[in-house]
Amino acid sequence: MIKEELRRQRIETPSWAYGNSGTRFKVFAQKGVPRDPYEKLADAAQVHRFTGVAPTVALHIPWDKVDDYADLARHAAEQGVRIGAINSNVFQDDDYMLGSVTHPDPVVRKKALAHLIECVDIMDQTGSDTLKLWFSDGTNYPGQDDIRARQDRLAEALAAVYERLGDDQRFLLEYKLFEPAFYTTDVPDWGTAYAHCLKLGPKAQVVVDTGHHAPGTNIEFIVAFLLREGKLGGFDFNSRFYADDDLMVGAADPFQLFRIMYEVIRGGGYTEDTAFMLDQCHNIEPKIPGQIRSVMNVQEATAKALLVDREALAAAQRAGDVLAANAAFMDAYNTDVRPLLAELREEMGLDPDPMAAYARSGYFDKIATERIGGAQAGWGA
Ligand code: PSV
Ligand code: MN
Repeated sequence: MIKEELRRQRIETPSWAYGNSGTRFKVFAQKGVPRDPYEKLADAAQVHRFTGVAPTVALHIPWDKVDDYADLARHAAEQGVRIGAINSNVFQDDDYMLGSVTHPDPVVRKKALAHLIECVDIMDQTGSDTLKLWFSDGTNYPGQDDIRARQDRLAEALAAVYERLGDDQRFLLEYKLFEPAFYTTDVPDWGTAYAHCLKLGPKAQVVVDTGHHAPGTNIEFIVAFLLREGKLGGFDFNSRFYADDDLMVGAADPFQLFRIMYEVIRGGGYTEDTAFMLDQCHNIEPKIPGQIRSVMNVQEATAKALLVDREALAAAQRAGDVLAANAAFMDAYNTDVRPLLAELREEMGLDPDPMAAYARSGYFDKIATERIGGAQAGWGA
């Protein structure tokens, strides 16, 4: 039953979505923004409180560095959420100008690897089972460094991290076409990520950040392929019009999100083994409602994907009836699933309209008046 499937959906929100963010031109400060990881978790708990499907929060280290991670995990539990994926960060230190794990200097490589291992230590302390690895590594100019040697260095670092993982832990390797490197990127696409993960074993999987592809890339094909190979670890959901825009998922292309969710369901990926994470920044819109809206967008795309009449679709496909097959897809996509989701929320004891319920809750006024003084958390802190 569709409602049952939707009830068990889980979407992870990122701690950094609650902090100030912007572009390289300007970071706009907003009122009530968290000043530390504890306050970020409190905000994330609001998203779960009003949607009922966002019980975990991804951390980014060192942005969410604290003295006592077990205490942070306790605080999360008190708020009604848990700590999700640990995101490593080997891109914001002066030493990483020419790369991190693929840097030509072994001293820098060692430092980067030590950070990745530290992230696994944090997983142990917080009970997190997922490490997310994204490397900004690459080059800007032809000849700058040896492309092949950088792959060797990458493989060596990944193997060392893999070795350190516990039995119930895994890492997700994230690819991205370009930025900040503009000539070569060391993990530019799903094929590169897949090849490295395949070599290492089942605890290494690929994560698809929906903003990390060349325009026109068929992301649902990648999803179908990786699921078939047991290598799709999860998603960093967001939407993009141009490059890695990190806008709200489902805002730019809700139809694409529907097609992705259809392949997830079709490929058996609609389980707790796939991490459905948001990786977004709310530069100009309020952050907590931005996350609530994003969670709702994923829910709507999922509901529509669940509505696809798979039998009718398969029959049309077998018969080579192109138009009937396409109609089976479009009928589902064109269904208004908002009443169904409102009904589900009521059954879950939630307000049918999470955006309005949050607005009425008074939480924003509370944080706007209470969180005075101290430095607001922002991208990079
Ligand atoms: C890189 O662009 C990325 O998608 C990675 O997931 C980083 O950890 C994240 O953005 C930082 O916002
Ligand atoms: Mn990402």
